[in-house]
Amino acid sequence: MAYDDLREFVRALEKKNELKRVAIEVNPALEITEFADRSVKSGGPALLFEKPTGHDVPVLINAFASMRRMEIALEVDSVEQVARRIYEFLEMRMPEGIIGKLKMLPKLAEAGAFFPKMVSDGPCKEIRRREKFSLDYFPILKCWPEDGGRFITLPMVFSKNPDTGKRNCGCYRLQVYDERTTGMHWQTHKQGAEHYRRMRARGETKRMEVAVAIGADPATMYSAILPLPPDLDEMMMAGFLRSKPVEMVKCETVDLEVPAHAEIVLEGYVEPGELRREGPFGDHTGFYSLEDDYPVFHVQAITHRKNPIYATTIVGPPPMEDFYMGKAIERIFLPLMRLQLPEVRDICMPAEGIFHNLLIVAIRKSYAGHARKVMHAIWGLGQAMFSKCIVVVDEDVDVQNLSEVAWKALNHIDPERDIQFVMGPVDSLDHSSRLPDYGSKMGIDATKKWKQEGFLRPWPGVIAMPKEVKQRVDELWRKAGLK
Ligand SMILES: Cc1cc2nc3c(=O)[nH]c(=O)nc-3n(C[C@H](O)[C@H](O)[C@H](O)COP(=O)(O)O)c2cc1C
Ligand SMILES: [Mn+2]
Repeated sequence: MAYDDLREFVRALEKKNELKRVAIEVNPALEITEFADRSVKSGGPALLFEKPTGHDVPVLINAFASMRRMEIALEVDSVEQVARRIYEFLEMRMPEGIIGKLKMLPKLAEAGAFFPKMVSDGPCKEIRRREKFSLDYFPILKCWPEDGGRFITLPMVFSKNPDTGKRNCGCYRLQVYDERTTGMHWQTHKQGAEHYRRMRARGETKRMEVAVAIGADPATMYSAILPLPPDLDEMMMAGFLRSKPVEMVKCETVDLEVPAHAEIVLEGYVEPGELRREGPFGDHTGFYSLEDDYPVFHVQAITHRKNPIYATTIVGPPPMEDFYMGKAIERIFLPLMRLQLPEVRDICMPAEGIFHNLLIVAIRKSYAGHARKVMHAIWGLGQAMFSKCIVVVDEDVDVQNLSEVAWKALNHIDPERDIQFVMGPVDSLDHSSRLPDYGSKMGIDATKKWKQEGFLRPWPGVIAMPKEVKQRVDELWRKAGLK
């Protein structure tokens, strides 16, 4: 049964002993971060701060901060189940014969059930404020000591493509400048930024309408961070994830829709051309990201539920909550990647690599240069373009076992021959690239080298003892008095 809203998710976490209510007063400036950081690093629960200093609105943090919580959020026993559902769904695309087509009908009916559903009113409008309102009402965190201010860190930012009218929802942080203005940190490669650019390219002088929802059912919240193709509606994806349409309601002052069960909605606009200094911010990388100029979000109305819950997260030295959200993406998107690259067996993006700094991929190698083909394909695949270092190994390597990867990959490379550098777009958060958003990437071909690749020496096999000897020694071991 799909969660209707954030509250139901909170109750589910609590019932499964995955959430701790904190009844004492804790300051949203730095102190909540320190609680959340300690909790995620020690395998602790999600936290619901009931008395953030100076506020009546409780703060929810770390609700997605473990694989178990990701499973509860997506209502599965393992996130691989989501991957399997997507795979089955995509597989149905090419049914053969009449039987195949008949089999497809229930799937199609299921597909229809994912589309968001418009409703005329919703709990997110229980309280409507157009005049007397302030962002200060919400316990917005100052996450880290050198942060440029307080940041809304887990928003669902809605905008429309001015050319196609299609909706996008992305999670882009908002730095609070004052009671009614924030930064709009959509990075240049993201869809919100694309909508903004297109508006400007069309010479639009009117304001770009934006709506921000904070806190909703977990599948809807999660869909905002998914690296979906442009113009694929995140709300449809959320409907798929929860197997129930997301109910959407029209905003009060802008021509956009938001999840009807959201806890908090900020409505407003971005003025074309208006930029303001944003940052610094203690970021996903574990370092402060540099200040930069970003558009400004003017809030013109706020609606929220009665007794809203403010959902947030912190990012910083890994692993943090974002690692678990990212790990689930790795698992869920593998079948999608394999649709285009069936030779891919598995991928791993370790916590230390902050998603895209390190992508290890195991392939079934079939031809000379295959590893390099896979690198280039990944660099051409949506947000995987940010992969700073791609290590390609043969399928006998368990990419989830970093010790095995390091051992085998380091043995298998002749660095000058097997490392390839390319130039291209890099993540906006990369502080080492020579220019913002543009720099080099590295691919390491750590597969076994073939004759067809000009490698003429013999390639040694890995050392392993035959099974019979192992079994015999199992017996002898005890006889020898060893444990
Ligand atoms: C906690 C968290 C915070 C994020 N903050 C930002 C951000 O400030 N700016 C940004 O461009 N992407 C941010 N992201 C990543 C985007 O949400 C992600 O790339 C998403 O796929 C973008 O969606 P889009 O392709 O619809 O633009 C954040 C992700 C997470 C998990
Ligand atoms: Mn999108």
